[in-house]
Amino acid sequence: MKFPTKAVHAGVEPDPSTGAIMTPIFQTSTYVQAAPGVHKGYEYSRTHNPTRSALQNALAALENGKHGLCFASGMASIDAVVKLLKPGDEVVSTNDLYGGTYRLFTKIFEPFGIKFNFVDMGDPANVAAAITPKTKLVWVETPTNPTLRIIDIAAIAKLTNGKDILLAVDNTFASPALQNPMDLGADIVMHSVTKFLGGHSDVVMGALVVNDDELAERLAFIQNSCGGTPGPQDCFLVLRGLKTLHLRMERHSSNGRAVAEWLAQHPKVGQVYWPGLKDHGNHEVAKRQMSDFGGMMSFTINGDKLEDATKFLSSCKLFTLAESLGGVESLMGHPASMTHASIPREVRLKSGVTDSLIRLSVGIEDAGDLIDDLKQALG
Ligand code: P1T
Repeated sequence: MKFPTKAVHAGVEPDPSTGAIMTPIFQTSTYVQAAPGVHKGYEYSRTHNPTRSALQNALAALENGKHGLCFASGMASIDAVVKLLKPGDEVVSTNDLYGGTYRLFTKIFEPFGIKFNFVDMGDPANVAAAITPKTKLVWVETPTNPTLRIIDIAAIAKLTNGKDILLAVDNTFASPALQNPMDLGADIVMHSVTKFLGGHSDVVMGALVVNDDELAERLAFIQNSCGGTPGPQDCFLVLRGLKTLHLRMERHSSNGRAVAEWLAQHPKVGQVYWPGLKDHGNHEVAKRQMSDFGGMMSFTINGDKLEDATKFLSSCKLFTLAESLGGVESLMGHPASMTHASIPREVRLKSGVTDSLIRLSVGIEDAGDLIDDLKQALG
């Protein structure tokens, strides 16, 4: 089945009791048992909920995986992955990644005795050099947040597959419409569902997709034991969002191209980071592993002054200054003071998160209107 058909149908069956075409919001915490242990597969909603099950199945299908697991946020899903490890284990992670992930790794899990090694994964040789006998997880985010670096998933999978090392890929920026890490050798795909999957800036949620039955069982045990699960209403909203994912990603990508190409020729703009541009450092890898390049991009203003970035951000009228991304409306952010403020300045500067770096989440509005807004603000 092709992706658009899966986006509309995967995971969703008409409700057996009523024929409702949309999976109902099963707003219930518990389920009646005829006798102790005699039930219809549902006992308690932290463990299982039919609306969540439909969404988990849909997400697994969209990522070409077997098992989906939903969490109360993207962070809760990453937290569950790291809980597969034990003290003394090591993780190799990309050095350019969402600030909240960096914070979770260094501030929460490092004190528990897990060691994180952050490397530039633009060159897979750096990953090979960082792997030790204690490495149990390689954490990849591609495209990276916020500088849109591209990491060659298949090349990294060659280093981990067949060994006792899990390869996890945060696929939030691409969404399964543009990239399927499982097909390239990843063991775990992670999403901040809050972004393109939800698509309408009205839900916070995370998800994992895996193929291996035993790994799925271990993650489901963590999901149930730690309890960071989403409610059924949020699951319903995401099920609804998924049905237009392919259409939204097409428009995010075409608007992304129009905006990135326009920014790249503007005299006041320094660097533009969008993987679809031919001069992007890993454009060839992006072309190989993504079907299109999406609507996420970052750029700097010539001179790299914080006050220029601040002035630009307060001059836009259509692009809204806000955390988050991936909704139908265009958003912009200042990573150094917002999403990546938890990363020390010297660390973030090394990965290109400079003072004037501005991140755009290009929405699905008219591309000409979006460019007009950027034009007046840069002016
Ligand atoms: O916000 P939450 O749903 O918990 O997801 C965390 C997360 C994980 N991975 C990536 C790549 C992300 O971008 C995020 C969340 N990011 C933002 C809120 C942001 O504005 O970048």
